[in-house]
Amino acid sequence: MNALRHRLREEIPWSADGGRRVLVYGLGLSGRSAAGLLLRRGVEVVAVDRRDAADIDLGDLAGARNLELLLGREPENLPANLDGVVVSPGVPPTRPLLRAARAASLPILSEVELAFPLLNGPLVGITGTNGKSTTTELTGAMLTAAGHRVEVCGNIGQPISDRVEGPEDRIFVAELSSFQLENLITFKPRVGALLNLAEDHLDRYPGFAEYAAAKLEMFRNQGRDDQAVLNGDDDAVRRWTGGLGARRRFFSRAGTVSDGCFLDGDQVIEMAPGQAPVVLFHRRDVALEGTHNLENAMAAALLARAFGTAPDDLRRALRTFEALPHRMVRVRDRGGVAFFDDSKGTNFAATAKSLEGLPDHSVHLILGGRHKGDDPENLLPTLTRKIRHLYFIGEAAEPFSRLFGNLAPWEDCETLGRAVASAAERAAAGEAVLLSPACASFDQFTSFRHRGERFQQLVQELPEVKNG
Ligand code: UMA
Repeated sequence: MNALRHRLREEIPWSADGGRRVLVYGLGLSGRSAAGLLLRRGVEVVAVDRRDAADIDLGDLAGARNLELLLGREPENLPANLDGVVVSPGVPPTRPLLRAARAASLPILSEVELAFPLLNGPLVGITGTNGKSTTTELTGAMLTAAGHRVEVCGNIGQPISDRVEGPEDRIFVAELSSFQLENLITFKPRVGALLNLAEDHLDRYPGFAEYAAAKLEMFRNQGRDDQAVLNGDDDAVRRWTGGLGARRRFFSRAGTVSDGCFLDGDQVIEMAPGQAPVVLFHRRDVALEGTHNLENAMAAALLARAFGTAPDDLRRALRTFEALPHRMVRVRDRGGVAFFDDSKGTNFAATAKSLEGLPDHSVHLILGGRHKGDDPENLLPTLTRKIRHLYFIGEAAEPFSRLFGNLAPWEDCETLGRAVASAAERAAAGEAVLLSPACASFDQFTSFRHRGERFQQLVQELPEVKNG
């Protein structure tokens, strides 16, 4: 056990043993998982959620002893006799209960912080604005190809707290959002990656600086024996990571690096001080579409190399890796029109990257939902080059029509159903219909997955077109 983990157990004993009472804030995936972990360790849990009991699936927690439920609305005052709070990522720090907990000097822990001191193997952390899930899965696949036992977890939909109990020889590979990286104490990945930084979640943070600072928390406790894998082509990443304590390893498509890897023609070459260059893989080994996926592959390779993974194992994983659901998935070719589901494109930078892979002036783009406050400047140049027609949906339809309406013909469709029908009608052979909404889904759907599934269903239901 390292010194920091030891300190946490001394200072916040309820994270390691029972006899304490802890508030779990939010009963979604993270809250249920955190509550389960605490209850199994004998800790008394008070769970708070603004949703009604009827809307919450308690799963294994149903009927648990030592579990008090405060559902339907968040209490105005802190429940009595608390030893600490575990907060779900979706609960913003401005909530009155969290203010009260801070005023009472109670420790407030992110769900990932609760789990971290209890993990019995090294942690790989992956953060950044875009590409996190793909890089997390790719890293997991590479380490698995090398024979390691791997737990892929985190923001990808698998709370880390669910993975605490298990055999000792595991490597934990975790996708981490900025929300999860708030309220850390000891959290320290052995290797952490920052894939890129673009504006996102500005509905939660006062500005880009605060959002970037939350991401950088991942590296705060790292020392010289740890590694930070960083995007050398991303100005914001370079600017913000100058002072990190860890060994910095860069990946770069555009230049060379002295420690990390870079693209030399068709080859990705690894450089390390005092060592001969190593060919890690070839560009053609990357089965995924798009230059951003080449960057994700380079980052994953450096993460896997930290555990000695051989280039042959990296390549094997890369060649067989399939695109994740709702990330530029080709749903159907209909009368020469390709339909793509990129429902995971939830900010302007992500949508711009997805558009890059498609031919100029060919895209019928479905855009909109709940805007997260990022700057449309990130999308404007790409939109101008790629778009044939725009279809706006959801809460953002009206502001987006004002922002982008002068770039291409557009219509306000309100719903995804109308947008798919209209785009299918207009698109000609050789063009593409793309759902990459640059927005969160929560105005009309329960998640980006729900939105993507609905899109795929609508596309599959379109009648066949007769050739000629
Ligand atoms: N709640 C309150 N009060 C509040 C806010 C929320 O009571 O002020 C309650 C809600 O009623 C709900 C619960 O809290 O019951 C929801 O908690 P949550 O939003 O933290 O969601 P979880 O189900 O715990 O899922 C979270 C991540 N969600 C968010 O960060 C919003 C999931 O990432 C993640 O997969 C999961 O933990 C497991 O680690 C989703 C996401 O959208 C995919 N992430 C964002 C992104 O990728 O952009 C960050």
